[in-house]
Amino acid sequence: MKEKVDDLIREAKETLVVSPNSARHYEEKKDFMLEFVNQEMSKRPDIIKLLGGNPLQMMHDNHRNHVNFMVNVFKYSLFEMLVKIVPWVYKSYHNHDFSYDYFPVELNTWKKAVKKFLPNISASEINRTYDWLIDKHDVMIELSKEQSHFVIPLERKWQEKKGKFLSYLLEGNSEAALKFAKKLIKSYEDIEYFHLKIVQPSLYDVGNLWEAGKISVAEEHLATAIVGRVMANIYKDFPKNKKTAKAIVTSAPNELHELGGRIVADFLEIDGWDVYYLGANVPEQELVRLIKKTKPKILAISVTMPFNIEKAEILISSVRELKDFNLKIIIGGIAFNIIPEIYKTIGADFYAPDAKKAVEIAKQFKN
Ligand code: B12
Repeated sequence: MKEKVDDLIREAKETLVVSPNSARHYEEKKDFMLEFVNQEMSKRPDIIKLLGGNPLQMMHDNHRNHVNFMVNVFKYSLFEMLVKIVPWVYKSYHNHDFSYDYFPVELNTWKKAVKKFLPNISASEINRTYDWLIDKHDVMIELSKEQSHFVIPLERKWQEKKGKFLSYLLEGNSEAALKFAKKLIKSYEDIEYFHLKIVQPSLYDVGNLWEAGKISVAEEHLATAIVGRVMANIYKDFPKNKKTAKAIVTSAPNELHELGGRIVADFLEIDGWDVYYLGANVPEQELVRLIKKTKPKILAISVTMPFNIEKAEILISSVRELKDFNLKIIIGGIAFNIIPEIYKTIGADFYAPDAKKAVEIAKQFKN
């Protein structure tokens, strides 16, 4: 199966070329196209069947995510990401009762929208990608039946512990989750293991259960909230030594996932940084103002959803306009774990795959 994916990536990279001009036209017209696609799809007589009885809102959300994702694909030529993400889209929506037939219908409607709103040359360039996806429909179905790719391989000794913690998250049992963490954590080193070997893999499993249609978005929130409570409790025992070097840790604008950044923030703080942890979805200009005021040495940005890569780039270029002090920008999160190389394209100085590596990079700028 891996060979099949590699072949597809190669083929996509060779055949799908989109010029910056066409990518810009696509982005400029995205809201018009989105409205058009929503309207066209909603009035189809077979729409209830295609959506497997789901509300139209779920399709609208998918279309919004789609157009924002494709903006990033075209702008940064993320065709490898496209090949990796489309099977996931098929899988997660099909597991939530969407018919496989929905996808070619949807893609053909995007083609129509592109033709309607974009100049001819741009439309034919962009639609080559849509034609390619439609042509690969059967392969995408096949790939979507593979195991989820959001899995952290764990040594056996952690598997059982992770399983236990996960069960507390799914039961909604904050008390047991906290008791478990307290029993396990005896030193700062244990905090690192707890987060990387138990919390992060448990949350990846939570996501895979959502993807498989076995738990709801509300249960994802519940799991996050329990982890937040546990982390807050552990935080009160962090070292209180004098901290000087400042770091700001934030999720990208529009990004709702916050725990990856929070773990990075906690690890930096244990390492002696004075950390401003901002959480999810921070408006770009507000963040720039805070950076100007606090003058940190490090800005760490977390991006989970690929459609927020562009938001991170916009943020980085605004921050780069503040020329009067030296700031290093580190980026990470699931979107970059899929294709790490693009951190350079969007103007970051460094990328790290996890919180431990983030601290190793930051260390060199502490003094
Ligand atoms: C909880 C959760 C949510 C919550 C978030 C609540 C909150 N307050 O944070 C809610 C319900 C809001 C949510 C929403 C959505 N989610 Co969600 N979510 C998750 C889940 C289960 C856990 C996220 C998490 O905390 N992970 C644990 C952290 C610790 O891991 P991490 O982020 O990878 O962080 C580590 C590294 O990446 C790195 N790192 C992270 N940031 C940074 C930053 C720097 C600078 C550095 C150096 C390193 C670094 O270090 C961290 C620690 O080692 C994930 C599953 C998963 N695999 O993560 C899905 C997941 C991310 N969500 C997903 C999806 C699809 C969505 C939704 C579209 C639909 C939905 N499920 O509701 C929306 C989109 C929202 C939006 N518009 O942004 C998908 C994304 C798939 C994809 N194609 O990319 C996932 C992977 C689930 C899945 N398997 O399908 N989600």
